[in-house]
Amino acid sequence: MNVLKMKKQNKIYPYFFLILLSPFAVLQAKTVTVTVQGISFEPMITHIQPGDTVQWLNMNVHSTTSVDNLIPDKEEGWDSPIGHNYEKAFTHEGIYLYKCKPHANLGMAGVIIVGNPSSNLEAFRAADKQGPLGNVIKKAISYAENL
Ligand SMILES: [Cu+2]
Repeated sequence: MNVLKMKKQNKIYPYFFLILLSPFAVLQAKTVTVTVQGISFEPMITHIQPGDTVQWLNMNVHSTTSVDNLIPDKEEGWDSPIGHNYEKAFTHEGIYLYKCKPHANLGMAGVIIVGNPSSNLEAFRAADKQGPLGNVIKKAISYAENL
């Protein structure tokens, strides 16, 4: 009788363990790093999931500053103090353009895509591509379209 009971438990045990672990795999928030090299954010485009955090490093003379109208409607903008590393958690899905205030004229900008970018990708398609951030906007669109 006891042997029979143990066999039964051994069959169930591995499945029970999987069920326990699976929510953690989904909900585990990550921190990803963007490191300034020269006057570029590396990587220029970062794809994360809602709840993840972006950490900007090597920010000695730089800022990370959201660009009006090129972040999801629900999200508040951000503007880090120049010369300080910075981190921010992202909760709303969509596509975000940010720039470095001192070097925006030289095209220093980056993109965060949180989950699915479709909610505000249209704003990127409609954005001016002639300015110094135009190249980054174009790369963001093609990256988002290929997700
Ligand atoms: Cu800069």
